[in-house]
Amino acid sequence: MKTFPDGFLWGTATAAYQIEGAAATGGRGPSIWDAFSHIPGKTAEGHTGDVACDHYHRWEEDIELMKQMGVGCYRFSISWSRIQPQGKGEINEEGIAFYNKLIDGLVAAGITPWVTLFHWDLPLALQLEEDGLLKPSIAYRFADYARICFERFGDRVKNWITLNEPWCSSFLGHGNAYFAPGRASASEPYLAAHNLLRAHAYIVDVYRKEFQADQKGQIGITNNCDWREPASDSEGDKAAAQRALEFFLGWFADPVYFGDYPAVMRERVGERLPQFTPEDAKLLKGSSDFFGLNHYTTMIASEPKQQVSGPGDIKGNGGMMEDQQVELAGDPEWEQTDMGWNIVPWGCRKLLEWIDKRYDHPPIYITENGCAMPGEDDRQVALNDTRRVEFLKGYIGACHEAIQNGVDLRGYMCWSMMDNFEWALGYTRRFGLHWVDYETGERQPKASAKWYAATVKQNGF
Ligand code: PNW
Repeated sequence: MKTFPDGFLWGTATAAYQIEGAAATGGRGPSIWDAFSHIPGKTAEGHTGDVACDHYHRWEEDIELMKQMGVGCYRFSISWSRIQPQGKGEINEEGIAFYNKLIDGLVAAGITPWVTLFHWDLPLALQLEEDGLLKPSIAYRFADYARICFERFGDRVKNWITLNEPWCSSFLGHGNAYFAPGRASASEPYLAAHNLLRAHAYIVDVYRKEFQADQKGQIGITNNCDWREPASDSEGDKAAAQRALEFFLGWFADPVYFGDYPAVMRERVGERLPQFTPEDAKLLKGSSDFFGLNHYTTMIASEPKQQVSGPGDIKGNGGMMEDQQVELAGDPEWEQTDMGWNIVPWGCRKLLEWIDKRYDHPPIYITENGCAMPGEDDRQVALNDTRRVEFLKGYIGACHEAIQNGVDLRGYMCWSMMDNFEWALGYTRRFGLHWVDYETGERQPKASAKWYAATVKQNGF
């Protein structure tokens, strides 16, 4: 039996655009994901989040399902354009009312809300009128929106995540055009990232100056990172793996913990990497009360034998891979998920230990981990998802080991509470602990939901 420390937080997670649906209901304005998913060819089978899991209308049932799992917390995100349909100015009271109901329902069910302010769904108006993440002034829009959320929800919400995975908005959104807003550039990812980091800092500044003393909550950022295992003991391969981690996670976590980007990025990205003003650097440094981590997979890193223009080069635009020069590979022995992501639980332990060391023992929450497994379009296969249970045993086991080794890991949130809109892959990948029938909206617990419930109950497995 692997028992977790007393008070360890077990939860599950979702994001607004992936589950809510009701895209044009209740006064919601469009986001860049509405626009992007409606462009033919951008998502699998042309899927969009128009209806998704219809959580906007089925939230009570969803709380009930979480109650049955016994989870301590639920991480969800707020759709900015439901609160401010134009991304600025006027507040949509219907949107506020929706999140009030959801938050009240969670609190009544004894489930602690963990709220992400931004999970990629930038109001479309801000993209069209103000160039989205590319213009420095966007950081002030973020802060204004966040202030509304703190004012309206902060009496009951005590755990805030400013941004989800800015790496994805920056690199997949502006580097290889895989995600909204669909731009391909060698320099824009660094600009988008820079403005997102500034936005994070300004949001936290608003919270700390105007709300934290009264509301007594915590606020932080969630970053995603895979583990990079050196291919050999050679200095070149070890340096390549370290460089890969600094380009992936250090890009976003170093400014938050140290006030600046990793030196290796400065050297290699040169003028395309913006500089923080002294004021911004000061606001950034120490701007997260906890380390939010989303982790899914591992790859082997080596010093390239020839110039790399890997996945960052999907649209022939140069970019990240070209800057970091790391050769990435899998191991044929490793099993993979339906995303083609390698299943390597020890990579999770090593990453947690790397974070613990580099950022001086921060409190860490895994705010996402989970898997899509093949064949789950078939309801019977999905309901008997033994492979997901094996995956969770592996990764949660690795978390347990990290804690034994001294890492201050305080919680684990499984992605996802239910099958949902998997971005560019539409509904063709299923990450849920609950199966969703997209024709009828019906939900049903998979075997993994029952296994997870038992794990939560026993505080281990
Ligand atoms: C994360 N990649 O996204 C997100 O936070 C979730 O919204 C998402 O559903 C989940 O992981 C599963 O994918 C990512 O291609 C999506 O590198 C794609 C990538 C990384 C993260």
